Amino acid sequence: MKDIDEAPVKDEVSVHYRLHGSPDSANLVVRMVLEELGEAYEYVPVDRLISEQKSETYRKLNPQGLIPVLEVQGQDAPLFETGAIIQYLADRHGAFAPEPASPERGRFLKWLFFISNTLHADLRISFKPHRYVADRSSINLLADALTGRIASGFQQLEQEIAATGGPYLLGRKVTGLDHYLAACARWAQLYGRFGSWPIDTSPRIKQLLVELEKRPAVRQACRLEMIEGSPFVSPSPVTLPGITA
Ligand SMILES: N[C@@H](CCC(=O)N[C@@H](CS)C(=O)NCC(=O)O)C(=O)O
Repeated sequence: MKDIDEAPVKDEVSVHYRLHGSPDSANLVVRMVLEELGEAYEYVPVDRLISEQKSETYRKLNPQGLIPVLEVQGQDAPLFETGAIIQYLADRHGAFAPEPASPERGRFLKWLFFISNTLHADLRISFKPHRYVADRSSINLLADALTGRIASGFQQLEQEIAATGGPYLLGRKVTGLDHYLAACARWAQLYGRFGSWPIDTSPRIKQLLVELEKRPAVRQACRLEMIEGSPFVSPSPVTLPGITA
């Protein structure tokens, strides 16, 4: 594969980005933001059926062997970690996050880190509990703890929307936080081994998801991820190889 800095620059439109992903994996979040920004990007499929993300070649991009990776022309290393990529894109393009000096910046950052290192991290464990504990009784204990933590995570976000007045997490303006939250809400309903997160317990999050589903860029990203129907409010799993489950 060519280095991204060797990518040809076509006419006025330069390809700055190369996104590595697999349908309905965390690249969904990055793709939604890239589509919102209207940025051109190349998509490189990673075959999860053969655990391509664990290959030596892929680990050169992300030593964790996790999806997604975003290669950015001009950056001295590939980007990984969904939250970091979202913030990078928002800052670089001055959109989908409050400006660094704005009064909402702190709220943006704290919820971005919360979604990334608490909600998304807990969901990841709930998708593959056998990676963390082996025996049945430990799995049951883990199930109880995670079900409570995930419900509490969504509840805290629900309360934040109530405090800001919504419809989005920070208030009236959509940010990358909403795309990240939407993907987590989708996966929590579909892929948890300990049951499905009940969306009806969080009417404000549900309304946020309804609003997000109306956005053309979000619909386009979902189409490209092979996600059909209502992606967040009433999701169904993708049926291609390599999905999250
Ligand atoms: N903290 C990472 C988590 C990424 C992650 O969990 N990726 C999943 C797909 S959604 C993955 O690569 N799973 C494959 C595996 O665990 O081998 C991030 O936010 O990017």
